[in-house]
Amino acid sequence: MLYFLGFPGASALLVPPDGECTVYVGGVNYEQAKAAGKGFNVALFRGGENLMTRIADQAKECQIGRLLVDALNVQNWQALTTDLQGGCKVEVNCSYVQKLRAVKDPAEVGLMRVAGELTSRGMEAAAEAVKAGAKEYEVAAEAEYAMRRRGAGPSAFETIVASGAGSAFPHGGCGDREIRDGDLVVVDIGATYNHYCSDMTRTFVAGKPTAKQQRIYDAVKTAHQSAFQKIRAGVCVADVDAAARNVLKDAGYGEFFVHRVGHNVGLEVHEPPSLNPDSPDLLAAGNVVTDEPGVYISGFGGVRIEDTVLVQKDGCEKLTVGAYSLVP
Ligand SMILES: [Mn+2]
Repeated sequence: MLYFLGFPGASALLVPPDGECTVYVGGVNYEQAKAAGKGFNVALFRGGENLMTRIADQAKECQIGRLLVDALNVQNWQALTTDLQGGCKVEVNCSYVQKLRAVKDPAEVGLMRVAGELTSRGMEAAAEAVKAGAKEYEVAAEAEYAMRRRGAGPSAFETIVASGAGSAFPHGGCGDREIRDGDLVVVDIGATYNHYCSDMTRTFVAGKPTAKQQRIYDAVKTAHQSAFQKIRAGVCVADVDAAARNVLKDAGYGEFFVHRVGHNVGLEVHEPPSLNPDSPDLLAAGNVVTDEPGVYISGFGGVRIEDTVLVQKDGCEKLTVGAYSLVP
């Protein structure tokens, strides 16, 4: 709804082959939908009224023979197919809209560029806050404050500040643990701007890194850069993953890279297609993807480096920018 209409809160959108689109909204969002002035017909549905019945009636009126549905829960699917009484074939398939969303237009890229800049500022604040004696949540608060006071919306996902052994969990969360001297600290943050997301990770050591920490960090950084150099329109996502994975395998850390190299980003922080090792998908100009290899050693700690990257015809461009340094 947000993608097509530019505002949240619409309950359904019916797009007939010809003629006017109808957006269905409840009373609470009715005036906002009309004010959006997008040239569609705004239909109010009242509490107690069945939205699926309204859509079925409209579909019959427009003589729609085949209704393609992006997303519908089971209860609504049952109601809709019952109301249509077999007069119209219902197909649930989210991939059509996903394909549209995966390629960003220049206006979307503009918003994602701002989200990336805000996230980069947040990471600078996080780097300053990482020190022995600080709590994980204090680092998160500094990062989020730095983003929001510059105009960011709510975080794209729950901020991760995972320290010590907790940094070995890729989704290590953020708690009240006090960072200790010599701890690895994984900071994974994302600003939103006009609902568009960004995603960035840096890993720091509070204090002086050990030789082992530095070795792992250097391998992850090389893997990150190696994947970055692969990213361009027409390249298979599996080859981007392999570029990072091979570096970590050669360094002896292959078994500790426990996730895909990245994912698409947009109105949601994780959007398809995924940058999986076994995916046949090709990158296209206008995709915005993450490049985020990591090494996670249970009981020891983890290192991840991530940037959000815009795919272009002849290469790519980072939308999040920041130093690569283990020492904050
Ligand atoms: Mn990510």
